[in-house]
Amino acid sequence: MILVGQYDSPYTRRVAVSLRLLGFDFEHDTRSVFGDFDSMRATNPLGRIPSLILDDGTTLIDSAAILDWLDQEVGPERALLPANGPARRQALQRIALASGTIDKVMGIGYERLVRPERYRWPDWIARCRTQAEGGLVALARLSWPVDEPVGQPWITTACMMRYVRLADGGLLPIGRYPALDAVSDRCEALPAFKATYPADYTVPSSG
Ligand SMILES: N[C@@H](CCC(=O)N[C@@H](CS)C(=O)NCC(=O)O)C(=O)O
Repeated sequence: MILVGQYDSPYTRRVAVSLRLLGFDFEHDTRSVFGDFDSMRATNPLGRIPSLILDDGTTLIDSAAILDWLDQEVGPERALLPANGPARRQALQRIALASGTIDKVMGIGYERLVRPERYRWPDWIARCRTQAEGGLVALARLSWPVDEPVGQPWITTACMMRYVRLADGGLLPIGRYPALDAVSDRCEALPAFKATYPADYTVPSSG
């Protein structure tokens, strides 16, 4: 199978980490959503990442749908998301906070980096930052037991943190949320995270 998307995308990275943790072999297609837009639209009509191209040629889009497929493939014992009950509800709540934070920080990025300067709206950026901070504060108040397996809430939260630190570091200085630093430290120490580190974070061109 082929994972399409670069690891500076936290959504792509969470799929890459999950593939590795679950022991799937995959190739990596590093086309850019901005630089290779037309080609990317041929893979995903929305022109977004990640996509996962299966061995039978089927293309899955959207990280949540891809992760759901991975969990189905490995079965409930190894799945990264609990199958049901309060554990699933709590996991989905953490994932929703982390992915919502990603979306708000990504919104700031598009506003600053893609939209021409004369059209930028500082009030909108301030609103997105307030929303992202809301997500971080709420996540930091939750319980992150170190004896809990590294499942999808941990993976998505750690990928969110790395992304926020690269995209808008002032939102998440080390030490502001010690509980979240512990989540990031635990995850980033794992080989699956080290192998997917978004080393060359490149901002989209504003041209
Ligand atoms: N809900 C989608 C969000 C994917 C997403 O926002 N991808 C970004 C990169 S992280 C993207 O492709 N942006 C380019 C665009 O939307 O034009 C998912 O989870 O896969």
